[in-house]
Amino acid sequence: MIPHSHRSYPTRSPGQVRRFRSRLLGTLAVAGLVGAALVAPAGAAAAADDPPEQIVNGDFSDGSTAPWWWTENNPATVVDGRLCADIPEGTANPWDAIIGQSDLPLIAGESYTLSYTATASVPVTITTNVQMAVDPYTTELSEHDQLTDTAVPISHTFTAKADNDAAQLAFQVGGSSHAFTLCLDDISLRGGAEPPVYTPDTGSPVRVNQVGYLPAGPKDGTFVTDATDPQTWTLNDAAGTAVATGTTEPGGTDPTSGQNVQTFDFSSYTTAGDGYTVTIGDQTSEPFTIAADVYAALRTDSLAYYYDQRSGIAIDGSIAGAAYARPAGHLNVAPNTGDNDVPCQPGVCDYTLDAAGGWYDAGDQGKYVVNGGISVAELMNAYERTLTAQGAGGAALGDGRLKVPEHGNGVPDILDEARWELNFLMEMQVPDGQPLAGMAHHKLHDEAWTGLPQAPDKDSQPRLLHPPSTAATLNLAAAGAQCARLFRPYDTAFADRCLTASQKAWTAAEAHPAVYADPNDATGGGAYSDSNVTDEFYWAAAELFITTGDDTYRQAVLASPLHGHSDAVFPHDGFSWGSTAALGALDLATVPNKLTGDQLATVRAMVTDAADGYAQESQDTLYGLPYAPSGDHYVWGSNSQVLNNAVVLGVAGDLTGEAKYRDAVVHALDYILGRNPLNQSYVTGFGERNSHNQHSRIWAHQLNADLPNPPAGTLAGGPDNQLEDPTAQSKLTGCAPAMCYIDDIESYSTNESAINWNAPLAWVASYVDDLGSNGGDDGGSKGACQVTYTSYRWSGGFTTQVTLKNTGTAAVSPWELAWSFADNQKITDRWQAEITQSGQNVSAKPAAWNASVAPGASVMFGFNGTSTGQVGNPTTFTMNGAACETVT
Ligand code: 9MR
Repeated sequence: MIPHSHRSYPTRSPGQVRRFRSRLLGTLAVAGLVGAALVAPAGAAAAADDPPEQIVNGDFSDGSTAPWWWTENNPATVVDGRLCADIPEGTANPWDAIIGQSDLPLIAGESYTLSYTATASVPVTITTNVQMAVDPYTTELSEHDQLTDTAVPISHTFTAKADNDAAQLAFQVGGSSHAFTLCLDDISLRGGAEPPVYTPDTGSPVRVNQVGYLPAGPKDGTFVTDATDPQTWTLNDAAGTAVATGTTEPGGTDPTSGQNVQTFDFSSYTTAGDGYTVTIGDQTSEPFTIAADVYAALRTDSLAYYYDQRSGIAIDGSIAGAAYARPAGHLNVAPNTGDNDVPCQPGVCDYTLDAAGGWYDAGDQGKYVVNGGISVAELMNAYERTLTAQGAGGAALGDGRLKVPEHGNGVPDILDEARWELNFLMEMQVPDGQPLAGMAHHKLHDEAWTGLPQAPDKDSQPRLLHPPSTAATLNLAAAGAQCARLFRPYDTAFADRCLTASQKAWTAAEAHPAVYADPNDATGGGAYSDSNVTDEFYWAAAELFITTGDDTYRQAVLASPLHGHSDAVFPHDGFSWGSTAALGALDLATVPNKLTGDQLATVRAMVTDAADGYAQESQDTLYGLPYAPSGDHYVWGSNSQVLNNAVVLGVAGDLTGEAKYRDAVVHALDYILGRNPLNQSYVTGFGERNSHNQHSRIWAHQLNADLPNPPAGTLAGGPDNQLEDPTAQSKLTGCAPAMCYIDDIESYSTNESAINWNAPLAWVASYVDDLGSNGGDDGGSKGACQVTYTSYRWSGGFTTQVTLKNTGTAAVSPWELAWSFADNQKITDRWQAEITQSGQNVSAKPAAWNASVAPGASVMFGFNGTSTGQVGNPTTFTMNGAACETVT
């Protein structure tokens, strides 16, 4: 299933209104190329001649509280379509407890009518102000309204005395000697002029990848122009000297933006340097770099996001950067109530779980097994690729290389990061002896939504386990199986624990194949509901089969209704948390396993068929992106769909070596980093015009200047033309699909970050960094052959894949590869080569069809066997008697 488009993912607004006054209007109402019409967003249905509505989300009809805010002592939630809050007793002043809305434009001399309904559980008098949002808080309206437990419409009319582009409505409800529950509804402020139309500032019409290009890679851009005839482009170096020139190619109207565009290609220029720009006419692009290592920082920083999202551990400023240091969150230290002794929602279970650790999902601090699974799998895939793909560099992901605290433990850092989440996934498994034992709880999160900002260690909401689901259980089965094979060389006990959890989960899922999460269970956290788990079954079966070779799992793969159907396994709009079969297929296609040659060919054909489609889209679309969603429907998190398509393309590139796939991966990254209709780099800290106000309770700089922006390497969700939050509704109505995005902390449906979105960014950044720097290859002299030997071990056995590359200048035919085992490994079955073993000496010879290896080409073969104890890989290989270089 493709991601759902629930409209019930509410969030919270800032508590400290005076300090956190938003500066939105000042920064956003900037002239640009494409505008968006704005409609009156709130309140009762408007008659045609009603004065304009200034309030956003005054009727709380979609369950969201944004952009309302409140003071910390009276958090508000939507209850039965009204905004309700418990107001404490004993505060001194009316303004000691407030619910309000900011950014209301007022025009001097215009008449305004404020209306609303309210109830209070004990009779109170509140102060209702429309006022300046900053000192001296001069009021335009200040009334005392009496509330009882019966909702009565209240209305006040006033004439604004001064212009104010960002006034505030403040219901001051403090100063009561009794605690009470306040509920507000149908809040409307009509009058003045239509609120300013939000027009995105799209900057230069010359659109490039604002980070840069690989010297040997494709270098493409897009030019927004009314011109329909070719234009001359000029590439300038940092000194402004023209170094290359050429002609644009008219492309016509881009349907995703409505822009008339032309494309340009400067791939033939390959000299490294910083500060390049492209000029067309009198328009100049943002600057960019050309360098082999231009993506090295993106690889590292996109992965650093996970350390910053860790729950249950203090974030160390010396690793994350001083601004990101924070105490551990959700460890049962007051005011936290979790996560190491978490009860279930009422009626769900009568035990508690220690589910501390893991990553916070996104801008919220929920932890979801569905979504945790795909996220950790894609991180593990970024690593596992380095074991199987030519030119993929494990070094950059290795011990001591990433921003994690586990340096020096001998384990690749990317696996250390994955382990933080894998532990959490296993903690969510229903214990033995309990109903549904072996299944995984779907999720754990706050009972009610918290406001923004919200430091994790200060979250006082009760944390609750939600019911187990089949989807979550299969996420655990799949990720656990992958964990088992990847951790085997480093920590057998952990690998065993992963495999046990995985197999137990698989058995439980088979016993309970249709237990679905409630799509309406979205208070305090997202639903992540998924009522089609065929894809999760496929993914889990594939991972378990790769790791164990067990025929049960092979049969489950082969019997799946998805198997062999590229369109079903790789949805046109991209795989996702709700559509995970692709993860299984990608691993079956690349990781050594016991599928027969025909079966393997079927899987690889699914990958290349899907990749052919995405590559074609990349060639056809005028911004080069391999994502052309049905009906131009850009979904919530569309950037991750673009990147997941790039992952499929990347694997196809690994399997075939074909440039069209690799180029499309690069083009996907070009789109993410600025070659797009908004001229927006969607990654914090990368590119001149980067997203940096992503929806986050931790990095809420836009709301509180004392807090940081998201860390470098944080991906924004990206355009979503369903307009699924009040800010998007108020600012983006009428937007073209690829332009339905705003870098505003309140726009959670276009501008959140999430663990399942940064994961394909990290995968793709690693891939493209490998393309540039050849996986950390030092470029030193090589023999005529190179051997990549990858072995997965478990107690008693192993699976090995060998890639033999001809690094010489002549074809080799036939080849014979020889080596010696250091111990008592015994080969029992093999594929894609004839292998004979005599004692410790092994010889591999080709079948007829793979006897010839062209210069630069590779052959792959593999085998399974038995062994006792831990064994070391052979390190010395000879091809036809001559020594090969060994890649470890
Ligand atoms: O990524 C999810 C997207 O596919 C859904 O349409 C959306 C609404 O249900 O939810 C997204 O996931 C959010 C989750 O529910 C809660 N944490 C933040 C996630 C990203 O916005």
